[in-house]
Amino acid sequence: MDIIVQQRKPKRVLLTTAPKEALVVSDGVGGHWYDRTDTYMAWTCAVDLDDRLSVSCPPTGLMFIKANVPDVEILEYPTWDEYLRALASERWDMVGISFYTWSTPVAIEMAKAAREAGVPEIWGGNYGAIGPGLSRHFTRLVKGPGEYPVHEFVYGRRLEVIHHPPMLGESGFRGVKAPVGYLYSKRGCNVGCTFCSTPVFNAKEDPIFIEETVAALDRYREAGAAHVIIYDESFFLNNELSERIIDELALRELPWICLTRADLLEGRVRELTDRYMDGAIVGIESYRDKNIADVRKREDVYNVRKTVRELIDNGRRALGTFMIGFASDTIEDMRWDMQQLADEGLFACQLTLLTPFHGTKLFKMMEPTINEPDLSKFDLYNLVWDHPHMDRSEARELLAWGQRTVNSPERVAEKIKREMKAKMRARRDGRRILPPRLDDLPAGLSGSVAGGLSAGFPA
Ligand code: B12
Ligand code: SF4
Repeated sequence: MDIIVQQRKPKRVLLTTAPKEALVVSDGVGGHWYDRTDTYMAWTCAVDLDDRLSVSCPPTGLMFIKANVPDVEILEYPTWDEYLRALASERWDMVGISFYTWSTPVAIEMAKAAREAGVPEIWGGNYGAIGPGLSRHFTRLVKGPGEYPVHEFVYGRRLEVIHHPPMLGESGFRGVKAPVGYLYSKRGCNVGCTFCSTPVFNAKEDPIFIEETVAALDRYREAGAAHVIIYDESFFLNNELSERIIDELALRELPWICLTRADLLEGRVRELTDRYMDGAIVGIESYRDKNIADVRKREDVYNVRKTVRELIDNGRRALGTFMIGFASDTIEDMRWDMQQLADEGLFACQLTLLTPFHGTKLFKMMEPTINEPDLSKFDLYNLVWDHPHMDRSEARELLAWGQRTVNSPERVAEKIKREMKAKMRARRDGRRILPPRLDDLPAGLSGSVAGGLSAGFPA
């Protein structure tokens, strides 16, 4: 006898991000504009516009949800007007807003607009959802991956397997552009660095089936992606999974860049270079061991610098993140440290101000000193606490000076040209295009090798 399973009609859901008006900042670090959805724009906003790196990144969180709950509608980085029009366009069962701590005030405005439009369920998701005082604005706040609860809401049943969508962005530098692909082998991290929101937001490591990531890699290969950027919070935390991903990348001759901890990379750069690694973004965070110990990063400065050197010596792109404004940091000390950082020869570095995000251990420790009630300032580029050695404008100026000192456009131009040249030579010789090592490369560069070759860099 046939069993008839009655499928209920999927619920109508609109998911969106903060609006463009909030995402584009007119007076960023150094007084220049930047777009928060573009990594390098944000890393280098104090640098002249023509010399800035750019790597656009789509809202990967919402793309994940759409890939797993195909009946939801997503509105990526809309203007405020587009959002209002979408709200009025039909009777939604739920509107979900994806926001960070900095975008909490605008997300609250969006939630109000949804309520006024008569939407019965208003959900909040992404890192902002762990913030304070939100329950009166949202009917539900989702911590961690959103595809499970949204699937349950839309179809009334559990999501069994996570699908990984292809997610493309574009990198650019001085007019040279190339597609980049985004990849996650897992989400979540529980290493427990006290400044990081991830162990609070998503402590459970959630691996994605390899077959799913492989389909996205095929798409990146077809699109001619210059790089695949692996944005796991810490790639190599699950070594077996990382190894399989790297094999699949190498099989497709796709150069890749990952976000990881230095200690997980140490001693492996040469071997990984032969498997198409183009570079890595590592958390350097500070040149002072006391600072690193204070935030329980469980690394030491000597070893982190050794790994950075290992990347550079193998001709890889060494990218870093570096925090200034720990309690004992003075302006003078930080100028000294950032000069050292500049001499290191990194491809690029994200400099940020130590920020106690809500829910983190750091927040609890620093709570009595936090003096910024406006959540929009919790974006890593504003001093939000009473620092003993610098005020808000001094911290911001220091950051701008650091961005210009550490992120040299000439170094980036040189590196990109060298990489292009090596790829051209490999292509001409009909060889498999292995990522070049610096010691393989000729001096002297041709300026017109842009067409379709690599300018890709990570976000
Ligand atoms: C990659 C990354 C970026 C990328 C892009 C992220 C993206 N795709 O939108 C770039 C480089 C552009 C970026 C920019 C910024 N980032 Co960032 N970024 C990260 C990083 C490294 C990983 C995040 C990620 O890709 N996760 C995986 C994706 C697939 O999942 P997801 O976005 O979290 O979405 C899932 C859930 O959150 C949930 N979800 C998301 N939205 C919604 C909505 C609803 C309704 C529901 C139900 C669920 C839901 O479901 C999704 C699918 O599972 C984290 C650090 C870390 N270690 O985690 C920092 C991090 C998230 N970034 C941070 C910050 C501060 C920023 C910037 C403000 C920096 C700046 N000054 O410019 C900007 C803000 C960008 C923005 N759009 O507002 C902070 C956020 C802290 C906080 N509490 O707010 C983090 C945690 C780093 C840190 N130092 O602590 N970032
Ligand atoms: S900083 Fe990196 S390693 Fe530390 S808890 Fe956050 S994601 Fe994990």
